[in-house]
Amino acid sequence: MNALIPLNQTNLSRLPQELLPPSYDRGSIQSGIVHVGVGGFHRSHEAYYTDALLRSGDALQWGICGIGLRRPDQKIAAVLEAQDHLYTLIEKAPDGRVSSRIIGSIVDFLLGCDDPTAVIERMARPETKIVSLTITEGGYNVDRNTQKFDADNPDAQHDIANPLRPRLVFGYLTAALKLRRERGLPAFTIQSCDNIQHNGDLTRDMVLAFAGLQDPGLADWIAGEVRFPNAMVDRITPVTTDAEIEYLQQQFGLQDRWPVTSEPFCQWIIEDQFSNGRPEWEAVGAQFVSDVTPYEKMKLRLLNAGHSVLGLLGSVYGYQTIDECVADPLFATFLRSFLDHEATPVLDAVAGIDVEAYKDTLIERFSNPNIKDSLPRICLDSSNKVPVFLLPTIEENIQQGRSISHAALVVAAWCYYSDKHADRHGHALDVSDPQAAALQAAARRTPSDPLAFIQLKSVFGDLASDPRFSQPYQQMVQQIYANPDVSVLMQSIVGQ
Ligand code: CS2
Repeated sequence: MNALIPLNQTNLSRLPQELLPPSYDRGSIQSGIVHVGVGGFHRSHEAYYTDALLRSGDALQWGICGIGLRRPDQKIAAVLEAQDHLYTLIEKAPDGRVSSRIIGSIVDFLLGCDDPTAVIERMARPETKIVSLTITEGGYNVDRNTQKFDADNPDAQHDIANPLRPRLVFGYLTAALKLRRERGLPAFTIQSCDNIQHNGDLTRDMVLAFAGLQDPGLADWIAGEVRFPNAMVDRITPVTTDAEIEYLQQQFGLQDRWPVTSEPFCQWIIEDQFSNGRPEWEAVGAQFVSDVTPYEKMKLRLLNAGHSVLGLLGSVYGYQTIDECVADPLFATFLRSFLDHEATPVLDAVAGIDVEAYKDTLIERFSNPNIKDSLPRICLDSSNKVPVFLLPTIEENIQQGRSISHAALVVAAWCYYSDKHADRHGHALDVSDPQAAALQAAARRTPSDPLAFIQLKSVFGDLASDPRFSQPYQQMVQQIYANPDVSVLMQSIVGQ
């Protein structure tokens, strides 16, 4: 093989045109967007849309400065810096077509753990118009019992006492907004890109709660000046593996240490309320609407919940990836039955969207054999995902007297998964969850104390006290412990 070409700004002109190296002048870009949480999803979604906009011309004020807050982000910082923040997006279609492009919209990266002042100052710069976030469902510091800001979190306490050396994103946002107010600069927009219903409203509640603890006058200013648009974000983005790095080496002789893969499908529906201007993302496929509620609910309750359904049942069954699950007719039938009988009835009508067609497309997307979306990625952080994706559907169905059996089985499978950290054959599973120890301790008391798992209030709230859920759940969890082949119960639920 010829020597590989390392990906960086100087080498862009040596790359094949097929890789669509950025056509715009990266040296002239200003970072109008500061983004916290540069992982796979940000790179396949917001950074992708922004790159497309930069290519369309006249948007050089809308580059992105990435931010990492924690020590593990040092690795990301090193790779991005070595590559002048460039990376390859590899889109893989279900029919095997692959198209790759170099994304150039991220132009800088700063690490809060190394230099918090630099991050705060960057957010406070006049050119910063938007601070966007992908900090995961768990990053919002919500106390699940009260649904309020968890002020007892030691990191929150630390940030209240040390406003200039924060740990949580809320500390950074507040410190930067304080500077902007002192300097007479307009506030930036805070734009959540996480999978949470009303993600903007939740961000607003958390930022205002934190700021109120630190400086009530500042909290009032933020409440008046900062906009927090809600948004629905969507693009399936599996974890990058060595296979993608090798693919680029072999196909193009390109050395990219951190490419990202995604499906071709991409959607971003955003409420059009910004404090200080915004990019014309609608020119490159995003949609601006006045109310995003029905779209976000549809996506969270169908796609994300569908992922959790397959992820938890599939892991216990012994599958590795989402496409492997849906290739099994029983899993595909169970998924569709869950979507039709439990998820769809709780949705509100969405003007212009055909929910049946949305579900068909969803199953096609899940079946994409070229997106090896691993079940450990799906099940990662389930204690933060299930309460957002699935439990509200159970609660609404109980209230309406509708079926909850599919969801109850998923929760029962999650109990077994959390207890054993192994599939039904005893093969170890890669479990990663901030509440793994608490989940395991609760699950371990099953089956002799069959409701112990769902009595974990930090995850399930009061669900265990409702017999309309606890009774079917109890039967299922006992059956799974007697025979962890979840397909038996899946079959009985879908009536095969
Ligand atoms: C997934 C999401 O994390 C999960 O459990 O459901 O990452 C999903 O792939 C994205 O929301 C797709 O837009």
